[in-house]
Amino acid sequence: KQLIVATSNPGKLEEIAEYLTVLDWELELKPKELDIEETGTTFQENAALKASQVAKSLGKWAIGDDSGLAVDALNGAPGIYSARYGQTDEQRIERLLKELGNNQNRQAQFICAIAIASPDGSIVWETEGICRGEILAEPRGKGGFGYDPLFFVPQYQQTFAEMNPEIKREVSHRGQAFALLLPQLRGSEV
Ligand code: ITT
Repeated sequence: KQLIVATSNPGKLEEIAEYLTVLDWELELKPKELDIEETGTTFQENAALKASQVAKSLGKWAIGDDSGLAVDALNGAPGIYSARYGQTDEQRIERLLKELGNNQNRQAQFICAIAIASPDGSIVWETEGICRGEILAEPRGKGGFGYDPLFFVPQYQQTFAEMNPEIKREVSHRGQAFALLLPQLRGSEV
């Protein structure tokens, strides 16, 4: 069984591939030239757009991930615009710290929506996961990707970028989404 991973983000791809090792699906990367416009207004809509359009164009099963960081004191920004918040991870981190300034409320959550589409483009499975944490005043750690160095998880006293990748995969928003998704995939006939 082939499954196209509908992402251009190498950090995401690596994590998604790890979650899916328990299935005997053959993963394939989305062709670079296949670019999906994220016109949705929710994470779930955008995840579905990515999965559906890639599946339909290639006539194969596809999985889409739309995710981002929602900061309480910024009314949920950058949210679905997390990737569009800057051109590089460094710029995105810098902008977030600037917007938050010395605001005392550092509460935030990472959100991840996952969708899987069948070869005709219809969505067969959808899940969403959330992980709450705090935004540090400066980045810490070298692992992970994206906003990981700013995202501190009190229970572990570490940022996502400081954590053992296995622990991040377990506690993260993506981990929560896959914890709901995998039992459904395992039990399916597809
Ligand atoms: P694709 O659409 O091609 O999958 P993208 O990076 O554009 O890649 P999104 O639109 O879903 O993906 O944007 C997600 C943003 O949120 C992006 O800036 C990521 O770096 C960030 N993000 C998502 N999950 C993250 C995680 O686990 N750790 C750190 N940052 C994360």
